[in-house]
Amino acid sequence: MSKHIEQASKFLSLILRHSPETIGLRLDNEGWADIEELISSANAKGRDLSRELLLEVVSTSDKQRFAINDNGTKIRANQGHSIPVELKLDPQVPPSHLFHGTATRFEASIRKDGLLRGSRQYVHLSSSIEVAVTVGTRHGKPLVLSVLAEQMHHDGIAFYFSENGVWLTESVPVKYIKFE
Ligand code: HQG
Repeated sequence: MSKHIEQASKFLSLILRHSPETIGLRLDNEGWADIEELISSANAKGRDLSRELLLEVVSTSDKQRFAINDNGTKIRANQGHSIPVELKLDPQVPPSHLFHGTATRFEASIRKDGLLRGSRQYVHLSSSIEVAVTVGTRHGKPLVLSVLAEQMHHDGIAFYFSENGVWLTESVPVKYIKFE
């Protein structure tokens, strides 16, 4: 991916997940931004962004981070928000095990408190160990935890599945985590 697209992707993640107000933009309840408004607000802050570049970011995103609505007027992040948005995801039955990638330095704290969502809306889990390793590596020496998702579901804890394949849940109590 070119540096230009990567920078634009990071900018869109920042605006659509965490701080639309930095360019004076408002998202609706479900996290959608009007594309024209997003572009003009970004340009007004001196940010180089065009519809063409935005569409290129969306189509080349390795993790399909963004979605565009049916008539091409709005964009939102598929997951990863720290601001409250209603993604309107229905609870789903998870696979028996899911994985969470973290860094070894967080282990003691996770053993004590379980997995907490921190500033984000949900704890992020994946069905693949490889993805969890990549996610953990962002934070340091990776540690992959196995989560007893089926058991959590059986105990009445809700799971959601984002449009781009990330499993989401509000927290994971220690008793459902396997450290190995
Ligand atoms: C850790 C990326 C101490 C948690 C990825 C993680 C993901 C605790 C960090 C998405 C803890 C939060 C999200 C506890 C959790 N004590 N540390 N009790 N509970 N943690 O970035 O899951 O590329 O907010 O293990 O692919 O790393 O941006 O979450 O290490 O899907 O699209 O606190 O971001 O996607 O870090 O990553 P983050 P995450 P994008």
